[in-house]
Amino acid sequence: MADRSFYLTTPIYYVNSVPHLGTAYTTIAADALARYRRLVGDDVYFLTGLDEHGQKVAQAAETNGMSPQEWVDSIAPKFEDTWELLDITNDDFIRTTEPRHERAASHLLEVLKENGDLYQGHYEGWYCLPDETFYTQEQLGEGKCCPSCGREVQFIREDNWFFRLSAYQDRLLEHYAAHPEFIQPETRRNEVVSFVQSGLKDLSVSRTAFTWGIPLPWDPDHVMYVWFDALINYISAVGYGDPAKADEFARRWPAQFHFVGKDIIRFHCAIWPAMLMAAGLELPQTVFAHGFLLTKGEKMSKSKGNVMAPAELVERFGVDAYRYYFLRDVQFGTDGSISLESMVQRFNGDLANDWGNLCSRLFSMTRKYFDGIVPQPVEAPVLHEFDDAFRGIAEGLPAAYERAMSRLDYAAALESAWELIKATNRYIEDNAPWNLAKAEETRERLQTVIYNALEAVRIAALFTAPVMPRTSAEVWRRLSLGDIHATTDLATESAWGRLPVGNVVEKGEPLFMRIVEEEDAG
Ligand code: ME8
Repeated sequence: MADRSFYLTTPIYYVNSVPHLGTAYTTIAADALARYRRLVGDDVYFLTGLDEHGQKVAQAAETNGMSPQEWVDSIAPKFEDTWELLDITNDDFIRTTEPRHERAASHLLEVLKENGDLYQGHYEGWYCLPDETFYTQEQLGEGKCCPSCGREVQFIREDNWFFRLSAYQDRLLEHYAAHPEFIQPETRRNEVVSFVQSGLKDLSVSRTAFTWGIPLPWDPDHVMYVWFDALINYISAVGYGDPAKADEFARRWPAQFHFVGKDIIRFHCAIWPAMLMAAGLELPQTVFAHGFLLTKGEKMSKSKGNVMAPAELVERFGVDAYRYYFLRDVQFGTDGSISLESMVQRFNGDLANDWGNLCSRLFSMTRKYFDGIVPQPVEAPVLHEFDDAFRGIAEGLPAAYERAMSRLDYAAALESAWELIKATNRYIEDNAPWNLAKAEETRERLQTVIYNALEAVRIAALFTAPVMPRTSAEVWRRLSLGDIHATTDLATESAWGRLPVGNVVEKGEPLFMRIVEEEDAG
């Protein structure tokens, strides 16, 4: 099983500022997929990291009175700390100032030059510094504002090296047509296809106006354009250009998923695949572009000053609830509004009521009726009508969950786990263990009902683990099961009836304490 490599990446974030809910969103989504793929037994490699070069970062350093290197070194730990706080299980953390990356980036550029894909020229045009993006006059239209972020662009004139992006237009279009899964969701694919159909211009891939970047190996007055540099991280992290790592590279590349926000699809779906084609490398399987998190209808962004720090929300709701909220309440792939009010609602409804209460009442009944020991189920010759339907839901969960996760539809995946959680609550209501406990004749039925409900909780914890790792680990601990995160065979583990009779069940504290005081919408 572990032969199957599953390589997934997030964007590498700019270090002009600290991590915020937007960057955390992409990272949490990727983490939930990484955790799920580990559960099913894949050999996962999950990469995130930092984009540390370029004019914007150099400016941030200057504003803060530091050298660029000092600046990036001061910000990098803030990202690492945030990912630790959010229980992100990345296998690697790449920084573009690392020698392994600089070597790989220089190597790729040499290859492109040798293949005749680079040439010297003169660039005159517009540049959006916050997005580090070139724009033509036609793309800007009348105004002088960036079509993507709305901020003012600047006119630049530079002698640069160019990449023959235009030469790849037809091959890109062929690839999109032959591999509809390459760009997801479909709306984004359509957007990229029409962008590429409208004509690609060659891309300036070096800058001379500043020095904070990777020098071109054959022309050190130029530093590599920051996007060119940054995209290469996806291969430099897995050993591209390093003869000692040829096996690792062959095993990991191409990646299964690049997670990105919709703001950066042209780079990932047009420029990056063209670079790979030019270097004779395979293309990643899928670039998935999610939408923006909006607060009060506006994109949350550093420059708009409406960003919230992940730590504030974690302190208030806990890590699992934080991860749950963003993946459950915002449909992955489309824009979604977030607010404290809806977060409190999800917390109280789904987590405290449905999931937390189920565990509390069930574990306490197990203590009360069976001294906290998992009872032996005693099945009548024919399965009880309630049990049949109930088990059917548990047995249908793995396939429903997999269908949703293969589309990165986290909301639907969680919904399928919640179907089981809700069904278990109903099963308890319908069977009323408190009545069964009153008479000796119904003792066997009581054993069966409690066993079945505990078994459903064991399974529900498995399927909520990718999004809520702490809670699931705690539920398994209370059921005296092993470390849930060591599971690598979900198909076997999720089969009905694996909860050992005789296990000790601990009641424990409520998993989620209801939030009583509701606050204004964020
Ligand atoms: O673009 N909603 O870095 P960046 C959802 N360094 N996601 C958001 C968001 C929001 N409001 N704001 C940011 C860069 N994001 C480059 C990437 S990759 C080779 C180089 C997320 O720090 C989303 O994933 O500006 C978006 O694409 C990314 O952060 C941009 O991060």
